[in-house]
Amino acid sequence: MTTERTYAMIKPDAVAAGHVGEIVAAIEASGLKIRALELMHLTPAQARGFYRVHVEKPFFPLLLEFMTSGPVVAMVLEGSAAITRWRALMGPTDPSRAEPEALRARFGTDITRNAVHGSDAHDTADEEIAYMFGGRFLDGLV
Ligand code: 3AN
Repeated sequence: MTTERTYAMIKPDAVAAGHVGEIVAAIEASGLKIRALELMHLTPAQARGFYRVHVEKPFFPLLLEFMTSGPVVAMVLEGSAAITRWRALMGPTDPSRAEPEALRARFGTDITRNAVHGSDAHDTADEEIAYMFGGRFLDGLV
């Protein structure tokens, strides 16, 4: 299995509720390596750009309002099969469908306020890392 990078984000609900430490601990316990980490408050323009594939969806205004409601923690994770491993740790989009140990079951509330984000494929991982971090902090990463 080749080493991969993925973009991970702790969303405003989980940051506001004080779950950053538990989520970071779960990442480290899983063996994934944190290669970059930054607390940031997304502007509406940044959030719109990040979720541009969803711009026509009915839930988009709610998603935008939520994602700009407070700070997020943006991360780059690295490891073998990092993309699928991080998505398995998160659980499905809807926390009510997640296994009890999944981060979205533990810390999410509903399908919008679902605590964490993870890239779904190699191309989106590369795009999301570049979008959120650009060249900052990522010596040799992007
Ligand atoms: P995931 O984050 O599980 O990959 P996406 O990429 O389909 O899910 O959706 C991006 C975000 O949009 C989700 N994390 C969630 O916050 C929100 N979202 C997705 N589907 C819905 C929905 N049906 N209703 C409300 N919000 C949604």
